[in-house]
Amino acid sequence: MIAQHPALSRNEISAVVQEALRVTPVIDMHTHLFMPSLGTLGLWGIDQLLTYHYLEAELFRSCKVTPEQYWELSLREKADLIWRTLFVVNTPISEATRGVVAVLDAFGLRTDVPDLSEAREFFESRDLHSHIRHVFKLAGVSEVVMTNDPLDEMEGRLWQRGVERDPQFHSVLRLDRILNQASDKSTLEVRRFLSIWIDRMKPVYMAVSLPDSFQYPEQSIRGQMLQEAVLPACRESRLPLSLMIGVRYQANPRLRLAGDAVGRADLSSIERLCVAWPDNRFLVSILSRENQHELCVYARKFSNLMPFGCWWFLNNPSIVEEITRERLEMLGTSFIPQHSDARVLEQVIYKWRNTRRTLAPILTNAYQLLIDDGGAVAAADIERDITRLFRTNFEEMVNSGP
Ligand code: HDL
Ligand code: ZN
Repeated sequence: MIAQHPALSRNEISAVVQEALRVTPVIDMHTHLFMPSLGTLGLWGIDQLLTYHYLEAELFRSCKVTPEQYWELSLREKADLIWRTLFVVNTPISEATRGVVAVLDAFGLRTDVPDLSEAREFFESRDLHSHIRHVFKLAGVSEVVMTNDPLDEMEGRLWQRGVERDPQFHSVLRLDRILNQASDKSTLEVRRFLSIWIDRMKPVYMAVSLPDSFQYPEQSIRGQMLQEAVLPACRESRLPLSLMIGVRYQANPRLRLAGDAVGRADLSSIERLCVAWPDNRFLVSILSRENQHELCVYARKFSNLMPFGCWWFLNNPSIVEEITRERLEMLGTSFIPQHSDARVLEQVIYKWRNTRRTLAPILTNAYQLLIDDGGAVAAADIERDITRLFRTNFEEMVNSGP
């Protein structure tokens, strides 16, 4: 804050914050996007945007079709039904529906149309490689981090055959299936599996999603694999471990991917992990709103814990505001404010527009309070802070490698 540059007046802050947010490209550190060489695993275009599981969950609240009847439809029939139900017969004012409107608008497509013919014609005309670069530019995203599952039939085969890497897509070794299916494997076999895939994928971190009931330590196969295979492997390979905790899996199995819900977790497990593994680094995102304040407290206790994102059911402006304000108040700029969790390429356009729109007044208020209390803030300070939030905190987490 030692202002080597001219200090800003209180009413200059807002414009400087908005411009710094606009021009600072973000590293989107958790998505379900895939680099082009992973083929059809990568979802994009209007039919995929509309059949996003967030929208499928909203569909069943506003139309008579049962989930069983819906699953029988083709992709296009599903998209047409969702468009008609949530965008024509009803107003698209939920976060996920408004997001699709924002994507269409970003490409100059009409948003008040009765059907998807114009949008389909546009997306069908796009070349994927140039479309990806265009989408990332529109979204202000420089790189995305994928979610890569070696035990996924198609993805595992592609990686074993050898895939062309793309500098805008970083890989992550996702452990859910390994940890949940390791019953017939020894920890030694899992250790070996991990080192083979670390070598093959060159991941920037390892990741696992965990239920609200997760405990560490826990007397279970998962607990044993975490303790004897994953955590030692992370320490030796200097890879952070991303823990995403709080899912109540398949609360309604009829909705399939849209069937998961949320539960409050016992974060004392995070405390025991950080104490027991001081040389390991933990990226942590918790799904329940009720856990967010204590996550900030734990981040104050353990510098090897990096809170990240407003995950899934939290990624709504009203909750993002609450979480981000308490993080700034308790952690300064030492956290990662957001990830998109995008499953369909073009979602990064609305998810990052919304994040920047929500962050602007929060950061403006923080700097204005500093000025009110006698501090001095220059534009360079704001640019550095937003770079730290959008980039440096993540880079330092993953680059503290060997
Ligand atoms: O486990 C995860 O990475 C979650 O993000 C799930 O993929 C979830 O279905 C999701 O898409 N949340 O946004
Ligand atoms: Zn995810």
